[in-house]
Amino acid sequence: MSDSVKTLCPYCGVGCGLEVSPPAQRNQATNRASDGTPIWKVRGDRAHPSSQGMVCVKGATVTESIGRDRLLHPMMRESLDQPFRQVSWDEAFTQIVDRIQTVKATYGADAICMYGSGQFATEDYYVAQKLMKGCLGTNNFDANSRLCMSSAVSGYIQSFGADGPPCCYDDLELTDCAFLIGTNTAECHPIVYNRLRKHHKQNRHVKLVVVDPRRTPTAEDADLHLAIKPGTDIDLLNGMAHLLLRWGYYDPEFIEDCTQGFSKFAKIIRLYPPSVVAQRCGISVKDLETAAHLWGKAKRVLSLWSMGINQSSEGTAKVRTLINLHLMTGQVGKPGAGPFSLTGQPNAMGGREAGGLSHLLPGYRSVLNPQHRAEVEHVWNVPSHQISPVPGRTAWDMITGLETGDVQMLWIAATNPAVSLPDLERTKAALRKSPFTVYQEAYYPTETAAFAHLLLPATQWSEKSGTMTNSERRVTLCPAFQRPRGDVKEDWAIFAEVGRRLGFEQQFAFTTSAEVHAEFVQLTRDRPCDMTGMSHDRLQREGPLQWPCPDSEPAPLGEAKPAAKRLYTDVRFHTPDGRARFGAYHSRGLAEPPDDQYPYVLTTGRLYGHWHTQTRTGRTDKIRQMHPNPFIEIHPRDAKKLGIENDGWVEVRSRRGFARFPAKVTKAIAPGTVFVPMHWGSLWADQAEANALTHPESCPDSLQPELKACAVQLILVSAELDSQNAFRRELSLSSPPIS
Ligand SMILES: Nc1nc2c(c(=O)[nH]1)N[C@H]1C(S)=C(S)[C@@H](COP(=O)(O)OP(=O)(O)OC[C@H]3O[C@@H](n4cnc5c(=O)[nH]c(N)nc54)[C@H](O)[C@@H]3O)O[C@H]1N2
Ligand SMILES: Nc1nc2c(c(=O)[nH]1)N[C@H]1C(S)=C(S)[C@@H](COP(=O)(O)OP(=O)(O)OC[C@H]3O[C@@H](n4cnc5c(=O)[nH]c(N)nc54)[C@H](O)[C@@H]3O)O[C@H]1N2
Ligand code: SF4
Ligand SMILES: [Mo]
Repeated sequence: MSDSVKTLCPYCGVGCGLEVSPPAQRNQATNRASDGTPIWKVRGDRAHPSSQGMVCVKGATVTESIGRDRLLHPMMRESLDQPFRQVSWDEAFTQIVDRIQTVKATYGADAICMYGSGQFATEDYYVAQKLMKGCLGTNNFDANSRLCMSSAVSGYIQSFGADGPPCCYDDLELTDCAFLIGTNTAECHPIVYNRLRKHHKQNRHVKLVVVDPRRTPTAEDADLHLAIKPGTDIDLLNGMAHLLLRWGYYDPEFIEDCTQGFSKFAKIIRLYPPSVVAQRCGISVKDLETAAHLWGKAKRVLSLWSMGINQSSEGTAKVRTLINLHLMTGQVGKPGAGPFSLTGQPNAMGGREAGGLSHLLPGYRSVLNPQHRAEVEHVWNVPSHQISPVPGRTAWDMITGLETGDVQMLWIAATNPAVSLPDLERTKAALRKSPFTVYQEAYYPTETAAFAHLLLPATQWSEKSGTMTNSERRVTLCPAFQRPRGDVKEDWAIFAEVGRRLGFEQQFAFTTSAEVHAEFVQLTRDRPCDMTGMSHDRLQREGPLQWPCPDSEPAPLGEAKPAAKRLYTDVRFHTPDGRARFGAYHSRGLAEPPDDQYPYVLTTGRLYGHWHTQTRTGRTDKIRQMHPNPFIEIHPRDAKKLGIENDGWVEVRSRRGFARFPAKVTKAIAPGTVFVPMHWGSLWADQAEANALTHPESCPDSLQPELKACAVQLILVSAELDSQNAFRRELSLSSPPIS
């Protein structure tokens, strides 16, 4: 028997298949983590249809960090200024259950919140929904997906009647025109990008358009790079629609038969002549026309987008304005075409399927819909009207709820909000006020641990079994292949134990994650994301499967069911009349535009090697060497004006806070805009937090904050300050003693 195991990369939403194996006996002495456990070898799984054997540096190095700085036991303290002491799981559960009961009796269930993550397995997500929404009767479950995918979710729902990206990765090799907007695919979805770049290189007729204020590695490869001013996407897209209409590049039959709302949209786009649009976006009329020509002439247009669109105070409007172009040109529901949202985290999709935002319920249902609530209550076997009809608190509303005292207990799991939420000074002050914070993590230390009263050690990828869904709706089983360390427990099992101790023995009688999965898929029956044909067993036997995958069409024995590659191939959408909806929007501009006092726009984002707040990649030598320090990108013209030289220190101030970075003077960024990576929290560098500067203003529909733009001023830092503020290059990761 081969000892290699097939699984999924636990980093990004591309969802590459991995094959892992223990190090050969003779290498075991050298290939060990700091806790002495062997480091498993990783290679790409050639049989995985999404990635075909490819992996990027993050996937290739993922096993290195698994054994470093782990949180191994539950830890407790009465207040944040005290040291933690080790406690038993029994004591930890007693604390949580007592606290839930007291808070519920005194303040009501809505004073309890859980903040989870797209890095949960679907099973973790599902049991958390059942605990919060089903048993406690509050919809106060939100996830870091609020900062990530919620605009894509609301855009798809409003335009198509349901969430769910309609495309698949094979479309990357079938398109004539790839339109990449607000996505640095080369660094953030590298294997999707590899597939696309290969197709682009091998076929001269295939065009690549990139819309990004920065000249990213993705933009470097483009036939056309539109370096628009941050926040001007709606102007650009309406301007392109204007030209498509003027030049007759549209599909009247599709518009007539399959859509609604075109005339209102057509009225709006008349107000977007090229000269006005080019000026607003800061591009040339010629480039705008080229973009419209490339889209109009192509037989198959595939658009890809990510955070440059979603993380905006008009994120939903941006998503819908992009979908409008697909609708007017009939570019959806066919090979090589469609609006394809690239998901960020490995299981951002599974979170949506399991109802993991404060307005959702499992199976792409909504808390606002009485029938949806009744269906879920039935399967959960809880009294009718147990599920609240009121959407719960979003991530940011949890922070403001701590400020006002309306939130009395916060349970955080698999996310590091003391780095990743906006307006960090305010966020941290609110976390400091929290009467009781539970933090369920795999590592110690992380920045958020400093704000916790109770730390719960979680198993992570490789130590637990569960499913994850990637951007193309493909579900992969990630089996446990390493022995869990210390006293760690699976996230779902922790939630289930709390449920049982609260008196819901029958609802949480699960003994394996396969049982959780089996119950969850029942709630997807006849829903857009039907997965009733899937089980852990079948995924283990047949490998990854795409949804929809109903059990009504049993697969021929030994043969995988034809995958549900694309949605809407019959051009019937999930709206009541089956028609997709045009949305007609004018841009409202940035929530905090630059002004005389704060004249620059700061945008934030990612680097190829690092993952978010570095809990894993900061503990991976190769990646730390690749990106040792934070920096700020600034255009030579702005740098000259301010007397800033390459590597010279710059202080960046916004209305909320400040940070300091060495300057990277580069033409890759447009004048007037600066860029800072999001990866450096307070553990990894002094005063280099991107989110010390950002604001929490959000899209009114998706409630997703505008993490991609805020107004800042730049100040040259004197040499003296410089030496005081050098980064902790030799950061000691040996955990501060917790006794
Ligand atoms: N290496 C790496 N890969 C990752 C991650 C990681 O941490 N590291 N995280 C994963 C996650 S969770 C996510 S959500 C994805 C994010 O993937 P991406 O969205 O591709 O990454 P970002 O760097 O956040 O932002 C993308 C681009 O948006 C541009 N942008 C900023 N403002 C605007 C605007 O107004 N309009 C337009 N059109 N563009 C704008 C930025 O310049 C940036 O290049 O990556 C996933 N993959
Ligand atoms: N300025 C700015 N801020 C941003 C963004 C931006 O572009 N700019 N992007 C936003 C986006 S899109 C995202 S997705 C967020 C990401 O922000 P976070 O979610 O805060 O980032 P991560 O570092 O991925 O944190 C995940 C944590 O979960 C832990 N973990 C991993 N696996 C498990 C597990 O199985 N169980 C448990 N219990 N814990 C586990 C990891 O150790 C890690 O500490 O950041 C957001 N914040
Ligand atoms: S592209 Fe994403 S899923 Fe694939 S190996 Fe890299 S980080 Fe992992
Ligand atoms: Mo994300």
